Amino acid sequence: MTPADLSRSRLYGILDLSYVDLSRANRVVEQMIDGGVDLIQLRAKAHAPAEISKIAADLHRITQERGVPLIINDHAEIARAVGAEGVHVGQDDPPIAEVRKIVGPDCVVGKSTHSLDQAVRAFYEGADYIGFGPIFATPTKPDYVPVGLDQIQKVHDAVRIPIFCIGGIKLDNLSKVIEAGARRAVIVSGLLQANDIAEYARSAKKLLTSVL
Ligand code: TZP
Ligand code: MG
Repeated sequence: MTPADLSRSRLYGILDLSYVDLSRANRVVEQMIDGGVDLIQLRAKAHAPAEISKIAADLHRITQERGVPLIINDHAEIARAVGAEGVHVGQDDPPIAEVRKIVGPDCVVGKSTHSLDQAVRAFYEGADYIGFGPIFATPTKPDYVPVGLDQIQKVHDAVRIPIFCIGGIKLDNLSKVIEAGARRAVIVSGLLQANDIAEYARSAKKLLTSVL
């Protein structure tokens, strides 16, 4: 995957293993892909690296077959070992340049940002995309102060890489996020807790692709 391919991505789904039992992981990812999710991230904060490696390798077989990039949260070595298309790091992880040394030039590197200032820094640091949020308060990342809708246009004016708004985004507030200037979104619990994951993704994707 090249960073250019990211420009077509609108909906980013995260398989967060604090919401999904491992026994359902493959099926959930298939449903997300069926619904049109453009990127899948594996986020497993409570699992040991050896376990994440195995899960990532299994998931990568599915995502590769379906042509959807797999992004590994936190673990550059695992991303490299399984041949994942990307790695996603946070503010407390090593700098992008260090991460790139591990994953090589063809792997996308994304970064979480929680303010306009962090977003601009990540852009100049060389991130291929950023997550920006939480837009709203969210139990998935409980200790973070929401950035608020008013920052969305500002970050789009300042940063020239794909920006995925994240945090507390659900189908019922996605239109507000789009009206505030967003073109891309990450939905975690909304998707993972939906009765029909594929249908939920389809509806979110439709809203996101209805704007230029
Ligand atoms: N980074 C900022 S907010 C967030 C992350 C990982 C959690 C988003 O999860 P949800 O369930 O869509 O609010
Ligand atoms: Mg991290």
